[in-house]
Amino acid sequence: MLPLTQAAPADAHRGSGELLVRIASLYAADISESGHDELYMLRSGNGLVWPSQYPGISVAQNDCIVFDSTRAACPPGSNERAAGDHNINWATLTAAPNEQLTLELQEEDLIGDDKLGSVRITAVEGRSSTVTWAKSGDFEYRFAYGVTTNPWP
Ligand SMILES: [Ca+2]
Ligand SMILES: [Ca+2]
Repeated sequence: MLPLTQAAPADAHRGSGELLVRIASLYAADISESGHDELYMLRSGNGLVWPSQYPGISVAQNDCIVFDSTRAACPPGSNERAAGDHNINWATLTAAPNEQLTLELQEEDLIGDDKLGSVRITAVEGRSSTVTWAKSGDFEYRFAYGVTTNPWP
């Protein structure tokens, strides 16, 4: 974990300097099932982030779901797919400066959904990164995000 060089004031309140964690893209380097995974994303404690409604979105290997024109997680030759009307619920991705949030990738199944992984992100303005959810020999998903000031406070 990176050390925090500047802590948020204890009396900081939401609404002033609120940040938005923007998901740029999600790339399926390898999927957990044969054919397709049915994916959805949660923010722990805040519910469904993507798609806007359960159930999950059917994703094949080498698909890259694009939410943002940077396509940051999409390698050359990937099958780019626009998120379309299955867009992200940005309201669940707002955060106070330096707030930590946990994003979980889930895969829908008839008998109990599978949690593929979770990753913790610290909301630091201007930070962008690519993160991987993977289990060796099973699946590998990469997604890119950036942190900006909230344009819709
Ligand atoms: Ca499934
Ligand atoms: Ca499964």
